[in-house]
Amino acid sequence: MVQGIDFSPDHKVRLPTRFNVAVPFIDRHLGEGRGAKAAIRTAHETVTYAELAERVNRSGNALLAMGLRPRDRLLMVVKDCPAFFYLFWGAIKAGIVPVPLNTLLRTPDYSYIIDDSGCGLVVHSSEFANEVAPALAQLEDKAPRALTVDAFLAEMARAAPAAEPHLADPADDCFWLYSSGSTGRPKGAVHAQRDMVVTSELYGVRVLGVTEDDICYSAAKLFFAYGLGNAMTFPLWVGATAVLDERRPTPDATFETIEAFESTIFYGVPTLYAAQLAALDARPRRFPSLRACVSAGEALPAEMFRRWKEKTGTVILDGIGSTEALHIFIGNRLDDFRPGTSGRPVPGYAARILDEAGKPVAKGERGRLWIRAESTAKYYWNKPDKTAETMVEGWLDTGDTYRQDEDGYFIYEGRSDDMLKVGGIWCSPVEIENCLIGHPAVLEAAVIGHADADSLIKPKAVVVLKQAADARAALTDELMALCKKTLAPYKYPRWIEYVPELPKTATGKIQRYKLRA
Ligand code: 3UK
Repeated sequence: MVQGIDFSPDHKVRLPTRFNVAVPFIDRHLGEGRGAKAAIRTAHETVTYAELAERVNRSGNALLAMGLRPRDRLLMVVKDCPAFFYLFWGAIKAGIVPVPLNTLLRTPDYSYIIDDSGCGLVVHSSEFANEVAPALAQLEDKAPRALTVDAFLAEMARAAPAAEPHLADPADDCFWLYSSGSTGRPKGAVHAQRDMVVTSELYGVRVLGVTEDDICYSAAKLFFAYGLGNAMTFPLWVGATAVLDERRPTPDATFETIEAFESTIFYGVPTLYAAQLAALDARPRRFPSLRACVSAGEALPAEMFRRWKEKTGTVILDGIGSTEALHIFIGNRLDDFRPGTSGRPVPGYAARILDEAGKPVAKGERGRLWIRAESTAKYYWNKPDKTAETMVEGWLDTGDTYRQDEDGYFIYEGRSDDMLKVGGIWCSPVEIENCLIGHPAVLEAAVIGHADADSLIKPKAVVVLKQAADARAALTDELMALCKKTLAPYKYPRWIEYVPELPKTATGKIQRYKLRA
């Protein structure tokens, strides 16, 4: 337990009223004798806790020297590398609000978010300049200052190595994460200082049992709330080691990383586990260093749990989390799991399943899942209507349909809206439809989820053409290529079906659920 931070028996957190969350996550380890211990390991370098603390100070000082002030936003488009930690925690220690963004987005997304956030600075890995630079150019005189991570590291080298934390209240705004919706633009979910303490202690420590001996490796990247907890806040909370790999998480890359660093906990998403299982069929291997694997982002089919256990000897703990809740709120545990379910509520998190009228359903019935916790976002930036809809009297609407089995395990039954999770990442059908409609041959399009051979959902497009076309195979290739070029690459439709017309409501809204049936 961390000094000055207390969890009551009902899992409510008590924090000092004037504090800065960078102190227990970063600086505390020096006083506890971990200065020389590895906080971060990558293929290129090891960063000790002492080095991390100093670089966090330098980063905060560099941000202030560049003119940022407490409460200003720092947008980060940063790959998984130690500088992600420096930027995130340096900002927080100085009272600046870091906003890590999905690095797979495209120019229009970046330009919208840069504008929406009103940020004072954008720092991006040079790899993403192709998408970020045009976004800044589009904003013309409204564009904030921007620099690459390398340029920022040079600023850090010139900054002072010591810093006093900017004191805040545990409920004060601390960092944002953008989340997408089926209609409308991404929403900035504003998280408080205390939220990372709550997820790290309640899920990281009490469910996963993360200790300072763990070596945490997440194939899900740090920009994702899932990766942020997995490979940054959980290890930092207990003084463990985070392993970072900037590469695309292919089966070979992930296996190599688990083995090279002797990772003890591995975090993936079902799409990756499916690819890894196929690779294990071709070349069996076991991972003796692993004590637990975790899956989130979309439901993990029971069959994949079984095959992974058979091949690696390790269980995969499926859990449902969200950007708004910050991390997993219903999850399986090493001492209590049921394959094919999301598990049971994490201690300290309340969950209820409500019918259309807002009344709790009878046990076993499906309904909409609402949760209550101390780690949930305070509000959406600039979106009072979305905030009022989603966050009601302390409860958060997950937008998911669930039921409970006879023993209280929660079973995922799909989304309440039309949103898709592809490889664990949000995908709006409307966005893909708009891209398809941009093709001269397409009159209308509807995008729905369709299960692949591993029972995982991928986008499928149902298209109405302006004129009957003969060369459909060529057109299908063209439409897929258009989506790959325009949208984040994982969003392209894997199947395209041509129909004469789409089902619609009297008001002309596409009835995607009829196409799913
Ligand atoms: C879906 C799941 C079934 C569900 C996330 C762990 O995925 C995360 O956050 P997002 O905001 O998406 C949230 C939505 O994704 N989902 C997530 N996990 C599962 N559906 N089974 C699951 N195990 O629709 C949920 O509402 O991108 C996951 C930790 C932190 C996260 N942010």
